[in-house]
Amino acid sequence: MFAQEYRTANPKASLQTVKLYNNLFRILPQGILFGHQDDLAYGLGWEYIPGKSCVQDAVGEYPAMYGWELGDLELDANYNLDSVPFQKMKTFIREGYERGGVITISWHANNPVTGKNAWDISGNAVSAIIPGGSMHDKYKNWLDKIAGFLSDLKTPGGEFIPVIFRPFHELTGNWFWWCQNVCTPEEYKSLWKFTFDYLTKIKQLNHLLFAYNPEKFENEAQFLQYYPGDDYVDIMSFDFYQYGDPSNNSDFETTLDKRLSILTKLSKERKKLPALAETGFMNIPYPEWFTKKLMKGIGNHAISYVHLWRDGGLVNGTGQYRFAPSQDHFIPVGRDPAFMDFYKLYISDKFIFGNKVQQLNLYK
Ligand code: BMA
Repeated sequence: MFAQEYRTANPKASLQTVKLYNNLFRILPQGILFGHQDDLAYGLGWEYIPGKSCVQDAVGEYPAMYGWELGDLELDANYNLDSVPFQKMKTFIREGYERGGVITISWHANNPVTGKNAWDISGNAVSAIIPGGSMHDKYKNWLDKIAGFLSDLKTPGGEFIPVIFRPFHELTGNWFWWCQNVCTPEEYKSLWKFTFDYLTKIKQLNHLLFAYNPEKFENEAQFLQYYPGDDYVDIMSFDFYQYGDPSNNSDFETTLDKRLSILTKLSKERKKLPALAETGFMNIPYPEWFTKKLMKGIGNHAISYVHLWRDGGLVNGTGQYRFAPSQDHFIPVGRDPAFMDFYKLYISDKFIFGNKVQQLNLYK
């Protein structure tokens, strides 16, 4: 039996999932896994080119973590809300896993009450879908579809590919129907616990690690206000983006450092894995952002991974950029003024990319 020093929230987690979780703790002193959303699917000026990757285009190595997004799957769509076909996504997930990488999945679910998207905060949606709510059955049906996708994620040998599942993120913001301005802590916790129990007990999915993921918070109490409890969470994380002009202030790195101090203290006390689940500076207009802001803010905090958000790209052969007319991106490529600075991050030895993650054998 594998020595399970760190217990997964799901006591029935598969052996590979337990190994991944414990290995992620073990390698904390070795560096931070570098992740990127939709990395294999598209980038500026390309989409769905076999083997191609935004991070590899930049530095010559794949990322160590691959993020994917399930929004619109609950509507039986063939493409997610960012127009990535779910069938292709499954292939990309298998490829990332085969390269020894870690898979994380988010879910910008549509508003179940209004039928509008995740950013529609009307309708008291959380109270409607939790147990006892008028739309609870509809939510169960949505989870059946999520479970269907997740249960297709298997290795060629038939084992389930472990996934860090990160639903209902940025709850301390005010822009999603599950955010703190439109649901109480009790409602949010009920939604989380129901989701956890339904996926693990009813659907018997044992290859998931659950990531709790607020956005802003200033102290431990705020971080924990919507926390569903140690029995329902494996990873403690938050999202934090750079906005504005950072050249004449130290706001980003100071706040990042402060929040990472809170996060790493709490996660250590509770034996959870700490991570920066989303970050970036759209188009990196401050070319030294990676070293002077991101790395400065991270400092010596031992966190498991840092995940950069998605680059733009062409939408399904239309010749349109995904963020038309802009060419928005978070990973610098080619002649981007921020490229050299990103390369400094790459060679800094603080981060783990695709080659090292393969050697680390996180699933063994
Ligand atoms: C957001 C933006 C959106 C996208 C969503 C889900 O942060 O990138 O354009 O639809 O994530 O991936």
